[in-house]
Amino acid sequence: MVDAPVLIAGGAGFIGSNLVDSLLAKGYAVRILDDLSTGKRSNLALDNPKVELIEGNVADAALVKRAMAGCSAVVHLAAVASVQASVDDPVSTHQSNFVGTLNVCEAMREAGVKRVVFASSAAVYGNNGEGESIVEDTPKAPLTPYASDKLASEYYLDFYRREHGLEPVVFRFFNVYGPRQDPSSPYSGVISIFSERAEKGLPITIFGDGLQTRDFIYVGDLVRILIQAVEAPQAEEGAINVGLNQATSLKQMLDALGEVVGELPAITYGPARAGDIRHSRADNSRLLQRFTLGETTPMNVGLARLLGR
Ligand code: NAD
Ligand code: UD2
Repeated sequence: MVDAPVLIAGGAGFIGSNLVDSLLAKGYAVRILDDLSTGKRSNLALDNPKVELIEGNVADAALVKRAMAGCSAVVHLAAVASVQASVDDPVSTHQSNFVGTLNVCEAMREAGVKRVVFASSAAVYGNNGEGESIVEDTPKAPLTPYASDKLASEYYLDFYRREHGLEPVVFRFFNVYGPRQDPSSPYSGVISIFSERAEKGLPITIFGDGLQTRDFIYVGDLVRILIQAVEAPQAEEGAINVGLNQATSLKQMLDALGEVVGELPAITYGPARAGDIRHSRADNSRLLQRFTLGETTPMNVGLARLLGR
């Protein structure tokens, strides 16, 4: 195994720290650049000599350059992942969510690092493709600063690919869930909120009728794809949806959660969220052509792991 570390920007967070664990298990060394705004030290095995944490901001160009030196590849996950935060404070989230990407690109160009795996989002489609399995060339309709920064990041990564030989692999994640997802905000992932409340016996509120559907993917299944992208011999043009092409309603998800916890707490219904997407589902043909998804984690198994059962 090569000793040059893989740089994981945002590696102390939910997806990043799950990725770090799997990379370590495969013998990789990792360098994590994270400002610990939502990420946590406790998500990382910092006593492992193959783990290095640089605490700092991807918006700091000089720091990103220092972090990049000597790395073999980059997985860029650092971002303010809360869409609502980007709506409330577009200026400061732009620093993390867009300027951070630009800094990663520049630092790679300077250091001669080629491969970058980037976490974009289904948010770039806005409401387009709703009700269908969304294909990647669906017209983009970013509705928030978060989505606009992700889409702009994709375009800049493509510019550096064409102009400077970077090898980006751009993924548009749909709804990811699993251990270490932070349930603390009302805008946290619905599974993290419902699981925590089910475990504590607190009432659960469904916004709308509970028949809205999402394409949920377990973080372990996503991490297998991310590692393949780090290792892939070549990067190709264009973004790739990451989802299972499976529609699960909130009610179905709650049934699976009920199986895991035994008894669900009281469920109440509130008004649907303004602008909520009714059905969101990934056409994952491109993903399946290029990567091996393998056996995916059924929701009841993923929920059991999330709850440590
Ligand atoms: P997360 O908040 O747990 O992880 C983000 C990490 O980035 C955190 O550790 C945070 O401290 C760090 N970070 C934030 N701003 C930073 C900055 N300016 N400099 C350095 N570090 C910074 O969220 P997550 O769910 O693990 O998301 C990882 C990535 O995947 C994000 O880019 C997010 O936009 C994207 N994504 C996630 C989902 C999902 O369902 N979880 C869906 C689509 C896209
Ligand atoms: C996801 C992303 C969001 C953005 C969006 C783009 C997450 C956490 N959110 O939003 O960042 O990219 O996709 O389309 O990945 N709900 C309840 N009760 C609750 C919380 C949520 O009923 O307590 C509902 C919510 O109204 C929605 C569904 O659960 O219908 C999923 O909500 P979510 O916030 O987990 O994810 P989503 O797809 O709306």
